[in-house]
Amino acid sequence: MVPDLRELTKITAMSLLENFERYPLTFGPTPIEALPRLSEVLGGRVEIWAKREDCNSGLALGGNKLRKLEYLVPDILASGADTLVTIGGVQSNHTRLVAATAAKLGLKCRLVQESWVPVEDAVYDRVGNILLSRLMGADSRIVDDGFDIGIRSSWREAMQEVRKAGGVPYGIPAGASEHRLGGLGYVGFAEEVRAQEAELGFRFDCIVVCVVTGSTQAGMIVGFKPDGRADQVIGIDASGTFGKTRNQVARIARKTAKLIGIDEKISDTDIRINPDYAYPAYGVPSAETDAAIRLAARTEGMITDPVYEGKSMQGMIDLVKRGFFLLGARILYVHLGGVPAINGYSYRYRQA
Ligand code: 1AC
Repeated sequence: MVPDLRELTKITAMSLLENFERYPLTFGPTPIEALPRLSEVLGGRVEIWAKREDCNSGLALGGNKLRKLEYLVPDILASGADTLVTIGGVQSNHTRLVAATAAKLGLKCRLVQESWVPVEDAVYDRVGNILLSRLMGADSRIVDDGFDIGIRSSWREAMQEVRKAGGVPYGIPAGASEHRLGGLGYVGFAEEVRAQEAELGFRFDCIVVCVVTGSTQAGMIVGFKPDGRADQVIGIDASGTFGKTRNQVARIARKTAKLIGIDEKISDTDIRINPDYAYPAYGVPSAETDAAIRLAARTEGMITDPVYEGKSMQGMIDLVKRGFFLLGARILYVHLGGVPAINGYSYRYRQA
């Protein structure tokens, strides 16, 4: 279908976020690049492109969390807090980027690192994300609790400890997802893609993104709602707790839509999440995840990780092979920047 570019330009000119303050942590719009060799190897029936959120900032290797944190920082600064308190797994990208944001703002940072992944690698708690967080001065403490995307008592306790020590905490839940402002960053992403589509002269037919705590996909759903494309965002679940993730995406999308004043209701059909690629568990790649990571690396030099982008890459590849996308479809694969965790899997990938 030929897009109506005047329509695209009109929507592009209005921002749903103009009433929200944003503190820049990123370089600006992230690049969109074609992945012709990957497309070809998969049969050449579709065009695969990538939106490189992993290249978005000079802060601690960048990644999707910074887009969200940009909308939290004004609230953090207004709150008078001196310590950011957040939570994730041992190899959480989110905790790394909260540590980076704290360093940039001159604040302290307390990280609760839950044991979300059954660890195989001897260096898992010393490399990658957690190494970088420690270098940036975060007080990172590992706890035994297993995987759960919800609000956790360990996180509340960490805030209490900061208070007891005379500090003023500012709490950010896992992935910033359950934060009131956590969905805004990816509404902005949708606006950015629309502007880039107007420059490219075509619209993407489908956007593929990894989903775990939910605010990235939720923000996209809200951002693409005004031009009727919310259901073109295909989440690939990597949580392994599909029901919880889907409910969380729905809740965040609806709250975010209300916050920014979108009249249209986010319907159940706007929320599309595929649960088929999260096996065997959160943070544990399957043989198919490994194959997808290697294929993207060997065709495009694009590195994905075993927790997030490896699973969404696996999902996209499988869906292409199964003919899920129409002939000639243009697919935008969103690289969220989960790569640092791959260092925690060095034993698994010790051979080519
Ligand atoms: C789970 C939020 C999540 C992270 O990196 O901690 N993506």
